[in-house]
Amino acid sequence: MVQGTTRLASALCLLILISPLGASVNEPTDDSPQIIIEQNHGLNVNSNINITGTYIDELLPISMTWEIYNGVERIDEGDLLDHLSESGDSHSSSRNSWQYYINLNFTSTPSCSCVLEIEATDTNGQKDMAQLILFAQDEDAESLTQLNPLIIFENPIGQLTGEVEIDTIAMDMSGSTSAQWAISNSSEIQMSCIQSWIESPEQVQWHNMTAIIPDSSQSFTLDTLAYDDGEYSLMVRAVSDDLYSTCACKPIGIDNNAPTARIDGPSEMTEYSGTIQFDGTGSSDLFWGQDELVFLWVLEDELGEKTIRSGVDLRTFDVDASKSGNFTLTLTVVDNVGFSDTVSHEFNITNQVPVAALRIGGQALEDGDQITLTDSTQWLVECSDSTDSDNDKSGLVCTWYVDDEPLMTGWSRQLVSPEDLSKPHTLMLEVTDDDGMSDTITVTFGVQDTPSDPMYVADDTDNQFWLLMVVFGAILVAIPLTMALMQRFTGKSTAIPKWKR
Ligand SMILES: [Ca+2]
Ligand SMILES: [Ca+2]
Ligand SMILES: [Ca+2]
Ligand SMILES: [Ca+2]
Repeated sequence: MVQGTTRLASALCLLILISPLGASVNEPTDDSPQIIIEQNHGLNVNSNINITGTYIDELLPISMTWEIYNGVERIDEGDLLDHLSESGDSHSSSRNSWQYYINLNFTSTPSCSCVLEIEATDTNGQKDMAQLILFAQDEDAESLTQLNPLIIFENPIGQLTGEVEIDTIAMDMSGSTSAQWAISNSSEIQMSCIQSWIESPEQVQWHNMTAIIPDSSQSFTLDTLAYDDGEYSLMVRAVSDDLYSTCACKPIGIDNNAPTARIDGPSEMTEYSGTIQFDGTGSSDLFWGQDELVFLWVLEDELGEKTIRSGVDLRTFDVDASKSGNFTLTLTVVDNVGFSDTVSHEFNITNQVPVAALRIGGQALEDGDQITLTDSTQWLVECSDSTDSDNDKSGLVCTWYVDDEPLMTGWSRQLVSPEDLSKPHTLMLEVTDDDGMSDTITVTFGVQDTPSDPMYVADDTDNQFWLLMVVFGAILVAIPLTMALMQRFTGKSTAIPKWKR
């Protein structure tokens, strides 16, 4: 197991994720929509005003709405889909733009520290939101009063790591004003933070922001390392003299820890038809769990050939169990802010050696058997009883050798009678699998009643034995008979013949 934690790996990983291996390069790009409001922040408005702007994207949005908030209260809203007209300007090769307008009427609202929010969603579900701070007051009113200041976040905020600069726009009726920020992990605040505008909570500690340049954005640096990983509510408010704005609240995530990658699965197995599943479920990210982790799996075989799969929450990886070899499976998990961890798992799929099985004329034979075949021109030979792992069985190659000469291949063949029947012959079956592993069976065969019959030689020896026995028996009978005859003719039983000189 090799383990390492680097952000370099994550950069590499993300590179792979966006490479052609991850997604088709031919797909047209679909960028997030962009909403532009032409008016400037801090607008002082009397009874009504026309707000104008531009929507930029490849296509018209599927939804585009506006809402206006007076403090935490939404005082008006409307739909903009019917108020878009093509402008004809092309902002880039594939993007179009449409003009929109909104007529805001404040006659029924005597005074308002207002934020206009315009939100649009494109055909791919991507969103953009634009905000405008404006102050509305009836100019015919007896005396103009100082309205509450207002603040908005300048950029969208998501998962944060390390030191992050947060920019806001804080304004009162006369221009930029100072601002404060606070952070909380209180679940109560988290609940109310679902709304973007909340009343300032009392139990939080407010910190002053600094304006880098006077009359510009108010900014602060959030050092997320001071907090544990988790979900927080980030709040900002504008301060003008003794007036405070409504509080702008954003749910944020803090993530300063790398996830850990883990692979569970076997290390040794024998080939079979099907898949082996490797499980990355044991991978996790502190606090954030694994639901949003990107899993990048790389399977490498002995030849260095790679199979790559990646995706969010892609917890398992299936490997074809029918291909033997030594493999390395690497899993890299990447969290939302780009921290990653990589783990490798080596495994071995072993090929099972086949076991040869032979039949001649339907009769099963074993290695070393001798068989006498009926007098025929050919006999059926079969190897289909041979065994191997289920994935290899159907691909087994049976090669038939007669007297060590390869004659033919096939699971079922006709063995033609040899021309020379003066001696026995050998039949060898070799069964080979897809990995080149093999097993053999060799038998001796011949044709009945010919010298080729392995039994024929044995019959010949028997005949000689019996002939010898008959001759020996005859001798045993003949000797006493001769002795008896000689005794009868000479009258003496122990006479020794003598020769005359
Ligand atoms: Ca788009
Ligand atoms: Ca993390
Ligand atoms: Ca095999
Ligand atoms: Ca095999």
